[in-house]
Amino acid sequence: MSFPKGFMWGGALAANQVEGAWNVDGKGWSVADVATYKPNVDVKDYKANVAISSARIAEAMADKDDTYYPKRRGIDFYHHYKEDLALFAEMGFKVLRVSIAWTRLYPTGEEVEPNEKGVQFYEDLFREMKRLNIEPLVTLHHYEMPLALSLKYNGWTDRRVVELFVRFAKTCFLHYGKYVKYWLTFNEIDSIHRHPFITAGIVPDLCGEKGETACCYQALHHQFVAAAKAALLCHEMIPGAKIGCMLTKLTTYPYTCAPEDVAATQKKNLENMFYSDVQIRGEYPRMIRADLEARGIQIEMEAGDLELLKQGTVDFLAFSYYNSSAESVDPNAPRTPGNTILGVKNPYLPSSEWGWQVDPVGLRISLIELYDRYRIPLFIVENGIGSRDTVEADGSIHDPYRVDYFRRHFKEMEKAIDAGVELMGYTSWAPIDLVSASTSQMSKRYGFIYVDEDDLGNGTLKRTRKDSFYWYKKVIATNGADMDD
Ligand code: BGP
Repeated sequence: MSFPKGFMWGGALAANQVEGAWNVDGKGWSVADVATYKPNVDVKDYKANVAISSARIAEAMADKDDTYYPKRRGIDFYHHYKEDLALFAEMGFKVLRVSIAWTRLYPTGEEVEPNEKGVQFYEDLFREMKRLNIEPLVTLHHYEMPLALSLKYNGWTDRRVVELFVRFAKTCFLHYGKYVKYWLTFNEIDSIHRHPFITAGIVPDLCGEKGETACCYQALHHQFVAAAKAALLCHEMIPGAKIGCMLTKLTTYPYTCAPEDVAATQKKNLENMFYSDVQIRGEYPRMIRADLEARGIQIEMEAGDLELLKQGTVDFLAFSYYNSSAESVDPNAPRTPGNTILGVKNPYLPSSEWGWQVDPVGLRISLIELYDRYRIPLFIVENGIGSRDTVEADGSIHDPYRVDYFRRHFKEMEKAIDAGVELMGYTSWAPIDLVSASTSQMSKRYGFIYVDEDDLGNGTLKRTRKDSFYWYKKVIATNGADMDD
């Protein structure tokens, strides 16, 4: 068997990692605009790379230069989008996942009317995608909430942010509903516990007595409510539209077959699916409720919230998959980073330079597990490997390691489809080099297209096709039948 007819091949981006133009045409500060590139910090030290405080934010806001704030400049997609879309079309993309920067439409998040220039930018973008026959898949919230809401309300911990987000979502559905049929609410909603500021605008030192963990659960509940409201609105305002939730799929294996390791692993895997449980099944799982109670964490809910969660469920499950991890109750088991997780190192798997363990079979396991659990269509909306690329004297870029990574993952996707999994599509992270979410590096490259820009923003921004560009083009043209070099 092969990939189903109409399988949506493409790539995925996030506004804050590509657009740049951070203070252009009325855009407001977003949480991404204070993310710092830290050249002296170990790229594997995830916590240090995403660390934030009120003092740090004030310092960043006083500094208008973008040298150490790469997300302010991205790859200048804002001014290069036509050229970039043409390259994606050349590869044969059926779909492109992008996000809408909340701060382009509502600079502080609290304006009553949207910023016209921001509205226009995405209108132009979606119109161009349609012209090129590239279906937009749009994330409403991808690590770029208004900084003003973070400072005033400590981000999503405050209930008032829900309605502000709903206003933003409504504007998006109203203006772009004619172009966009596929929507996602919150990118990697589970990541709130790994980087509360990036995901939910939570500044740890503003959490007070309540503490960071309780703030995160409260904010998460508000995001669930907002997601449910957005799902209902989307269905109401755009007939035929499909809206999905988005999860970081963190498949975990027991380090040994000792029952204690297996039990700890089971807990981790169930915790990872708590977020999709809420958005697909429409309720908090019993295990999570019991766990929160045992930890003395109380989530404040309003009357009607639980009914809302039941009603505002999603049509499909989108997820990112980069690596797997292992779990052990032994505190001395060797640890490794990997997509922000400090898991136990799996001795059977190689790691990237950033410590992310490469595991194509884990993708098949994840697909089967998720489909078996939820029985709704799946969409892989992020998958890829960050690597350093070398530009040869003649300007070419040979990246067999990238082709190898993708090919091995595609083969496992094929096996999962053969096993009965309903997979709507696949968007690679990322089709073009962009700024890393965790380390703010440009040198952690993901693309089929090279962008001439270094970590400090030096370079011409010239786009160059890597070898993998031609390979992916062939894969798409043959709908996955030809994955050879
Ligand atoms: C996911 C995020 C993306 C992306 C990716 C790779 O968690 O949704 O925004 O950046 O990870 O991570 P990084 O950029 O840190 O290498």
